[in-house]
Amino acid sequence: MSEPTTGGGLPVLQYWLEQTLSPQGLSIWQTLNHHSACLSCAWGTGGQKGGFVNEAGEYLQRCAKSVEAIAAELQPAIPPNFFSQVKLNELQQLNSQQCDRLGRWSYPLIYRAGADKYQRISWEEVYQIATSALRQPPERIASYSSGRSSNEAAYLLQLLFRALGSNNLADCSDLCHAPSTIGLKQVFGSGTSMVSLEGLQHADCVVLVGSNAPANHPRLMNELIKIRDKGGKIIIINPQLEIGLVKFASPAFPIKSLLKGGSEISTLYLQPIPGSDVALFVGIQKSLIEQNLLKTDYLQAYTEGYQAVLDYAAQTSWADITATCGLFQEEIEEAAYIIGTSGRVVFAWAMGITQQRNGVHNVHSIANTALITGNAGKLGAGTMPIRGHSNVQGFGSMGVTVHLRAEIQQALAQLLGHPLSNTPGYDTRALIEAADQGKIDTLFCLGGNLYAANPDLTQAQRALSKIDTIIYVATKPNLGHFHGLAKQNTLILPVFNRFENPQPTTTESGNNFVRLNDPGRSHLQGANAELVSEVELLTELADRLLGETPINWRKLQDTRYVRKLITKTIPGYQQIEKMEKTKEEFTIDGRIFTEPKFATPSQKAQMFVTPLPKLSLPTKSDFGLPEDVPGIILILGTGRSYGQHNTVVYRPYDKYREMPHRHCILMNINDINRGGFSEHQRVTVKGDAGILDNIEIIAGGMREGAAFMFYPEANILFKADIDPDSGTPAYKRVPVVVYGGESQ
Ligand SMILES: Nc1nc2c(c(=O)[nH]1)N[C@H]1C(S)=C(S)[C@@H](COP(=O)(O)OP(=O)(O)OC[C@H]3O[C@@H](n4cnc5c(=O)[nH]c(N)nc54)[C@H](O)[C@@H]3O)O[C@H]1N2
Ligand SMILES: Nc1nc2c(c(=O)[nH]1)N[C@H]1C(S)=C(S)[C@@H](COP(=O)(O)OP(=O)(O)OC[C@H]3O[C@@H](n4cnc5c(=O)[nH]c(N)nc54)[C@H](O)[C@@H]3O)O[C@H]1N2
Ligand code: SF4
Ligand SMILES: [Mo]
Repeated sequence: MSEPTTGGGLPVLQYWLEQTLSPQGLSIWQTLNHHSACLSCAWGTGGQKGGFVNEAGEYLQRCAKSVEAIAAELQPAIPPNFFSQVKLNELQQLNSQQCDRLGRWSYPLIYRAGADKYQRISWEEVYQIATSALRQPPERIASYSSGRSSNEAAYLLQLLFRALGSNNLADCSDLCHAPSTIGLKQVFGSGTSMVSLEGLQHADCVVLVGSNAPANHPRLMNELIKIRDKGGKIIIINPQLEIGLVKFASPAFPIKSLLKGGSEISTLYLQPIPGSDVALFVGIQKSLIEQNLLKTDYLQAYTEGYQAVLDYAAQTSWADITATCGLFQEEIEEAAYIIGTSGRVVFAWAMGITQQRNGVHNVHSIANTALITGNAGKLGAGTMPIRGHSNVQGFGSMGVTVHLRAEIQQALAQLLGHPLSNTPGYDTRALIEAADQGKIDTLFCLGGNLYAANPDLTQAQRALSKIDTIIYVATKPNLGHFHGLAKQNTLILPVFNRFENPQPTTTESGNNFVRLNDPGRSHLQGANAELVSEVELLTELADRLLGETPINWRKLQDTRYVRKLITKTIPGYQQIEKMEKTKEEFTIDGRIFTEPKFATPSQKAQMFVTPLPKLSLPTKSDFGLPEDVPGIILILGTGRSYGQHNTVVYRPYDKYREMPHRHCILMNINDINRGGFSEHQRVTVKGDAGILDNIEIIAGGMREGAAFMFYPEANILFKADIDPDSGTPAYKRVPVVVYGGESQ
């Protein structure tokens, strides 16, 4: 491979061409043009104005990730006789990509403990098993969900569970942006981005923290390019030098891509020690004070608690700050100067900030910096968590959360005619722990891959195996379906995806914009296929479990009536009821702040002191190795390759990081030398939960002391080290020892 100098560019176009000119090409084009939101990320491209249009009505906004997701959904069905021939232990040999390539689920299956194969069953048997499994005591049933399903399905899922008396609504956001939701809610009274896409376009500075947007939110890059083009500044904060954050070639700017090889992105690129962002932001605050760049009038008028935050920054020594984050004082001062002298600054972040042991503190420290510079509550400025799954935010809005807002709680109680249970629900990590302790009888998974998304795959597998019945509702096979097996019955139920649903549905983007998805048709519909819509499945189950009163679940099979209930019970969603008629997509009320009046009781932003993290490194003996074993301790960040969507691998390599396959560790060249290794050597990587052998060393743009590996494979290595304030695991700060030869 020749070394890439730009993100995006030719490889992306090649992928587009390969896919759209393939035999599947016509279906891909038709689907791209279908009026529905992109399946892949929460940037929210697509919808009523056509598949290529973003929320500001601009064209040419569909990226290769979207094509990748569609192509996977357009695969043929797994043949009807497949599971009578292939044994479970053979399926367990498949890797993530091979699982996905089996094709689409199109008929219900069951794996009964002790059998050697999955078996096809009828929907009637499914409903019998599922209803009796869900009739267990409410604290012993649980759901897990992933943010690809519609608002309507999400709403029904939580309504069903609340009606059954359970608050156990774990969701993938617990592993993802929970610290953003919790932290922002404390500061501003609202847990989502306060910046709309239009707002972002007015910024003259973006601070992008812990995000690999070129791979995971590619169309955000167009906005960064436009901001640079008008003279704005982009500060990147990331321990890893992501090539696409330095320079990016976007198909939306073809001339620049061709003539100049792409557009410059970063004005300033800071590579802190993983997990140390609070120290960097406290340093920025300290420097803002020292450079006299505070907005004191703003702080006095619109915030509470600011003096303690300023005092903490002033008192914390530069020595502590620089030792914790590993950056020079001058670099931090430069960042502070850019932020303090820009007119409108957007602070955007993703998993580098949230997947930390102090994720909520990280979010608070970013919000504090925004407030100190008066950059919250005006057009072109504010805090912007970049959400993951295409409808993960909608799931939260619909009440699929263990932190239900009081207003929704009351509205649902009224709808159900009784108060909701006051037993606190399990979030995702609490669910795994509860299952491991034998406290869960039944688990209903609306999408996702609970097994492979969690840290410590050994524990995840063990925990799931203590649950009597697991019901997986899915479009395509994944590792969890073959490794995350229940004690008695594991069911797999095939459903339509977003562009196939027989009825209109809606989704919510990370920028709080609600999209209407037109009905569609599946290429799988026909002779042997038995797919259902998620809405049909949930309402059928609810009807069988709960009868017709006080809710007529059968009527809710028509999604129009679900939207009526959403209008009644979900704040800010009033307009959804009329959407099907008007086709008008809308921004949710009460989320975008263009005035510094926030959704807290006092309307002022609440500021919280963010203590510097105490980051320590284990020793080799902590991993059970003699101290004189050649090798080194590194902090591993785990994340996505360019060619994967979460636990689903589409292509094994990552061209931009020059990682040719999944079993690589990306390291700084000085660490490679310090450990006595050479590039491409195979080594062993050991964490506190497991070992991976035969891992190839790749030299790359990591800061010294930090390394990077792909998930889900790396999830075997480490135990869950969770942020006590949000329950989110520190996937981005995993101490490991890297050493040569065979595992010891
Ligand atoms: N193509 C594609 N798109 C996706 C997804 C996908 O898998 N594939 N997943 C979707 C989902 S659910 C999500 S949540 C998002 C994820 O989107 P991202 O959050 O962009 O993805 P990650 O790969 O987790 O990497 C985040 C970045 O954090 C950096 N980082 C690691 N540690 C630190 C740290 O301590 N501090 C800072 N400042 N940075 C750090 C890493 O180097 C990396 O560049 O993408 C969504 N979109
Ligand atoms: N080490 C490490 N672990 C991580 C992370 C990390 O950065 N590092 N990131 C975490 C993050 S941010 C997240 S969000 C989680 C992701 O965790 P999950 O959301 O649980 O996992 P996915 O891989 O996105 O789930 C993919 C599956 O969803 C199903 N699916 C797709 N579309 C639909 C649909 O329309 N309906 C239904 N019912 N099913 C559908 C398909 O069967 C597919 O195989 O992983 C987390 N785990
Ligand atoms: S940026 Fe995200 S929403 Fe937009 S087309 Fe790409 S994957 Fe889809
Ligand atoms: Mo995520």
